[in-house]
Amino acid sequence: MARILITSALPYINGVKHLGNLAGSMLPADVYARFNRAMGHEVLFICATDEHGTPAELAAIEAGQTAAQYCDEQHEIQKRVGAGFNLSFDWFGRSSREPNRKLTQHFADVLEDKGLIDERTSKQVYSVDDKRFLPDRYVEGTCPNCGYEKARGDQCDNCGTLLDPIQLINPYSSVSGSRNVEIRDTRHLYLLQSKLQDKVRKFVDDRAANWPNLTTSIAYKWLDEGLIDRSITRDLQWGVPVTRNGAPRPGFENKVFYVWFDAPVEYIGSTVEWAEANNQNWERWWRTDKGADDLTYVQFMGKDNVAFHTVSFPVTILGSEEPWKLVDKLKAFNWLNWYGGKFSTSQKRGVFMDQALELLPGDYWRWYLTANAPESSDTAFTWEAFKACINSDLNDVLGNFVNRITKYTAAKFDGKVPDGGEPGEHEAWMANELATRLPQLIAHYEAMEFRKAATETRAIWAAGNEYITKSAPWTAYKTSVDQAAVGIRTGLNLVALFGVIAQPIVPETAKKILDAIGVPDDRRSLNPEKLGQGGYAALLDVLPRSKPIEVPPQLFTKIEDTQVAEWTARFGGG
Ligand code: B3M
Ligand code: ZN
Repeated sequence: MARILITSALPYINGVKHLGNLAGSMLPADVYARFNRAMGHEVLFICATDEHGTPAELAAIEAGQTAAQYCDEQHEIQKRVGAGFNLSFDWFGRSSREPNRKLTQHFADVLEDKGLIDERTSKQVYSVDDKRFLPDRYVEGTCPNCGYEKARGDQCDNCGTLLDPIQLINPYSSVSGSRNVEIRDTRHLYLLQSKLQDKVRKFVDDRAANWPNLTTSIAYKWLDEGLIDRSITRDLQWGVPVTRNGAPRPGFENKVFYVWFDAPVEYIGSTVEWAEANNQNWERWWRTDKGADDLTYVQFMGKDNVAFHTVSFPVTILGSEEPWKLVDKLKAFNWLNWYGGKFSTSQKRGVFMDQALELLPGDYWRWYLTANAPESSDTAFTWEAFKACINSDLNDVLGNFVNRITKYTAAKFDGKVPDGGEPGEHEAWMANELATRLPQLIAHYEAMEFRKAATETRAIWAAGNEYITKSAPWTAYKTSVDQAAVGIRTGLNLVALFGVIAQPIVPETAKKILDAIGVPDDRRSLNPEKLGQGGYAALLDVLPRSKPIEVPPQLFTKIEDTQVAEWTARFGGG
C-alpha cells in the first residue's frame, strides 16, 4: 500500500467555475484519487477556495458585499457544487482561514531570515479620489501594445500582453472610474527569486523524468528566461496581513501578501484544517522529517498555473530550507474550449458547474470531460459531440448491457445468478480480452493518461457487448437453458466488473450497479492482485450461484435533439 497526497489547483472564489476549470484540475484529480483508493492505497485529496487577490475584492464590490461575506457565501456554493459532481475531497478548505495565514506569514519570516526578501520602492498608480494605490486589476486603461481601451492593469484581454499597471495609457480606477490618478512611489516586499535559480533548476532536473512535456517545457522556459525578483505584497485590505515575527510590519499596515504568494501555501493550510477537524496528523503529509518522505505528492492544474507550481512555489519551499514535501508528479492540462473560443468567467461564456448540474447528473459530465480531457492539446466542447458521446458510451454501451442482462435474469432466472452449464469458447474469448485490457487500463491510470483510461474502460464495456452477441443467451434459451445460464451468469459477472472499473469516472452509476448486484465493498477493488485472483477466467464466475440480484434503476437517458437545440439557445454555441 502506497501513500499518495493529491491536490487540485484551488479554484478562485470569484464565482462558480466553468466546465473548463472542472476538466483541467478538480475532475482529473478526483478520478485519480478514486482510482488510487480503489487500488487500496492511502490517499489524501485536498482542495480549497483561493479567496484573496483583486478578483475576490472586485467581485465582492460588484455583489455589494464585504469581501468576507462574499467569500463565506461563495465558498459554500462552490463546496455544494463540487459535491454535486461527487468530487471526493478529503477536505475543501479556505485560503482565508487561520492555518494559511499563519503558514504564509511563517514562510515570509523564514525567507527574510535567509536573506531572500527585500523591501524596495517602486512606482504605482495612485487614485487621488479613491485615496488608495490601484494594484493589478484595480486600474484599467489603453493597452500600450494594441491600443485596446479596456486593458486591465495586469494583462490586456485583447492581445494577451502581460502588463505593469504603470504602462497603461490614460489609466483610470476600475473601482470609481476616476481618471484623477498619478504615479507615486510605494514600498513593497520583493522575493529574491534570482538567488534561487540554481536550486530550482536542480529541483526541476530531478523531477523532469516524472513530468509530462507540457509541465517541463513551461518550467524550463521560465528558468531559461531567468527568474526575476518579484513583489509579493499588494495595496489591498483583503488578504494575509504583512507581518514580521508576529507583529504588523511598519509601513505595511494597509498591505497584504500577493495572492499567488499565499495560495499554494493553502495546500498545506487546508491539510491543517482537515487535521484539526478530524483529529489527524498533518505533518505526516507535509514534513519530510515527520514521515512525508515516503509518500508521492501529485498536483493537478491547468497549464496557466504550471509556472507558479514548478518555479514560484518551489522558491518559497526551497528558500525556507525547511523539510517541506515538494511535488513529485505534476499533471497539467491544456484548455477545454467552448466551440471555437474560450470559456470565460468574466464574460459568462460557456456552461458553469451549477448550470451543468441543472441539465444532467454529474456522471454525464464526468464521463464526457474525462473521455475528452484536454490532455495532449486543447479540445473543444460542443453540444453535438457531448450528445454523441453520452448516447453511445453511456447509454448504448454501458447502460443497455446492464439493463438487458439484469432484466433477463429477473424474467427467466428468477432474479438469481443462474447455475448450470459450462464455459466454452466465447467465455475463453472474453477472459482473454480482460487479460489484455485490464492491465492496460490500470497502466493508463498509473500514467495519468485519463483519455486513454476512459477509452480502455469503454473498450472493456464494448467487449462485453460483443461477448453477449456471440453467446446469444436469449437465442440459446429456446434450445438449452443451461447454455443460456452460462451466458447470463457470465453477463452478470461482467456487469459487476463493469461497475468496478466505472468507479473512478462515473462513481454514482458504478455504485448503483454494484449495489444492485450486491457486490460487497471488499470486492470493489481495482487492484489486479485482488481482481485477477485465480486468473481472468475466474473473474467471469465470482458471483455466488443462486445469489439474488436486482435490476438497477435506469442508469442513463439519451440526449435528444430537442435538448441540444434548447441548450444551444440558452448557452450559445454552434
Ligand atoms: N486560483 C488560479 C486558477 O484557479 C488559481 C490557482 C491557485 S493554485 C494554488 O486557475
Ligand atoms: Zn493589448
